[in-house]
Amino acid sequence: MIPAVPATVDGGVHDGAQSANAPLLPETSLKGQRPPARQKRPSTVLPAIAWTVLLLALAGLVVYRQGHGGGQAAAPGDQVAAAGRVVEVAASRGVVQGVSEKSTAPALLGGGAYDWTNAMLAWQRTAFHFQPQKNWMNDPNGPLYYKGWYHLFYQWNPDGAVWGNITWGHAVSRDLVHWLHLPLAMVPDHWYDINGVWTGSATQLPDGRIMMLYTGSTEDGVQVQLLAEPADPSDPLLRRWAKSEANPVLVPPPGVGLTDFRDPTTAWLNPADKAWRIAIGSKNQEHAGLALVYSTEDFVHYDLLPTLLHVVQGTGMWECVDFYPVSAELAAGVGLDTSAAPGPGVKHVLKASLDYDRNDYYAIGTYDPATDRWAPDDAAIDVGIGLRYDYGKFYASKTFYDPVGRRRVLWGWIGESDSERADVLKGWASLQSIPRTVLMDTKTGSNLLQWPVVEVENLRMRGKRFDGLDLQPGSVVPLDVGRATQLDIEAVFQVQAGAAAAGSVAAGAEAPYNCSASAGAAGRGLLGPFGLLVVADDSLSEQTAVYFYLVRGADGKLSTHFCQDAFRSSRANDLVKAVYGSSVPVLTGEDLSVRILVDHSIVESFAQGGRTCITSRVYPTKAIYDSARVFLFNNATNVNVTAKSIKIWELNSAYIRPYPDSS
Ligand code: DQQ
Repeated sequence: MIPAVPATVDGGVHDGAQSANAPLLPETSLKGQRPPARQKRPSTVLPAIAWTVLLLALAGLVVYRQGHGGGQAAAPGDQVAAAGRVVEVAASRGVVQGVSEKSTAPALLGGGAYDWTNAMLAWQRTAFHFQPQKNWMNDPNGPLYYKGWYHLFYQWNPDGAVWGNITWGHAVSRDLVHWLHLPLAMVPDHWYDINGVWTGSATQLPDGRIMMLYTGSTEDGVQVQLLAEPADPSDPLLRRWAKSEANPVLVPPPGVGLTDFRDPTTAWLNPADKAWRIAIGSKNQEHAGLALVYSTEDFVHYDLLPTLLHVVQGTGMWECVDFYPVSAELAAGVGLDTSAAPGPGVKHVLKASLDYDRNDYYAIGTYDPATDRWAPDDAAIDVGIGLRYDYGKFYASKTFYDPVGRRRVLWGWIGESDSERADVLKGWASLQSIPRTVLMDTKTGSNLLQWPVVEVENLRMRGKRFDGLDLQPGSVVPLDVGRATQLDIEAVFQVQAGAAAAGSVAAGAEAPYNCSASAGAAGRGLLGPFGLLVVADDSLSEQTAVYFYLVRGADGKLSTHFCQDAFRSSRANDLVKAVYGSSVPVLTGEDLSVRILVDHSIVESFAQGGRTCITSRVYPTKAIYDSARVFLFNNATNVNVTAKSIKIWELNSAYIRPYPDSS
């Protein structure tokens, strides 16, 4: 076994100068929360070690991955025996009912059903990401802040761990981290939503009333828009909802497909005529994705506007459209209310969830209230063909404006990348992302910044810090961090001075790099990959790599790619394992930095302050419980990398339980 590098600072991590006497961070202690788990102290004190085995280990693991093909995954409807139980594999009904397939298609899975044990499946459940107690969940719906509580509603199946019978689950929180489950907010109980209470958004009016607009799938499978309001607005928990007598308030207009009309946005006030606007996603017959705009004054009667908010050829059905302003003022640092008027220093973000590839794409542009049209700043990176919120598993997201924190907060549905069979075995499927604050990146002027809400830092327990570790080409360095299944990691890397400068790499230009088409962390280039291996076991037979990869183009300029490689994340093969990622802007004088949240089966990463984000689901069989480790690695052939500062905190579990009187 490789001796692990002990922390430079053990027990406290702070942003000031390193000190052997650094004070311990205050441990989170919320009433009713279980006490923080104790973190092991390092058992050995050894100098930093650079270990030159990465190439062999990674190459061996590539062979391992390729050699584990084999049988067929179970198909929906099959009965399968697993871990001593017979499991009926129910079929996800998405496509049949007019939305995209929701679970991992059997054809995408690598091989025969793995013999998952209960201990392995139990380990996959997360500790500080939002999950219902059981069953299937998908899109976040109608997030809002009301009378002291954050509310999260979500698509939920009361009957099982696959998509179907969609109702609205509901939970409340004081801080976006600890949650209390409430009774269902809305169920399919009218002809107009009997096939599902689908995705919707909340609008809080200036007088405090809440208008909840959502899509219903009717008894005939037609998508209509519906209105509900709190039945008792004096209840801060908003436990009861009244569906409008006027429902459905909108049906598909002429020329729009009966199943291509869904997911109303939060409304915004048009400053020109002081009426509300909402957008609804659709597509046209030429497969262009688009957002229709309606005007309303009372949320019951609507006028379809003659122009589209926006349309992009070739992008197909737009689900879960989101539309909101961001401040483009330098150093603004705050979010904007959805109705903030367009003008100097205000940009508008348009986001669509693309049904055909199930990714969330956004673009930054300008909204013209006179025409109710939006145009991207750069047509080459328009909605659906340019930037994504997240280059991994992240879909059907929605933002809301938090008036207390003066911030815009983003939630995304994080699906599974295991099989439906495994979801049925474990009894649940899907998470919500860590809630992320969203700001315009005023340094680049061309992308958003996403960052875990600051309250997540209250979960940090004792931290460790490692400074100035030298990573030679081909090295792997284990870090002694104790238990490594619930972590918050902040890492800063420097490519050794001179190595990245023009002309200093003898071999010169390389071919363009693409994370998803690459060999992942095993593929060696002159200047990458280097980064961290998380949820890894001691022998590296399982590992998820989070890394940077620099490439010098033919023009002599460096580009930086940020990737996450799950190829070797598990010995099981009935999983989708992919390398995700994209390029990330790095401005002159900036170090390379990444924040990584590890929470059992999810690895959620934010590079360069959140310019590029990646979420992976990983299902290790060995690197679980006390066997999970963290390593640094440098698999570049031509550059020394310094891990300038690595801070790692073990994160406490969030308190996510039923509300005391909600049985
Ligand atoms: N999920 C909902 C739809 C939405 C889709 C149905 C996106 O309203 O278009 O569960 O995942």
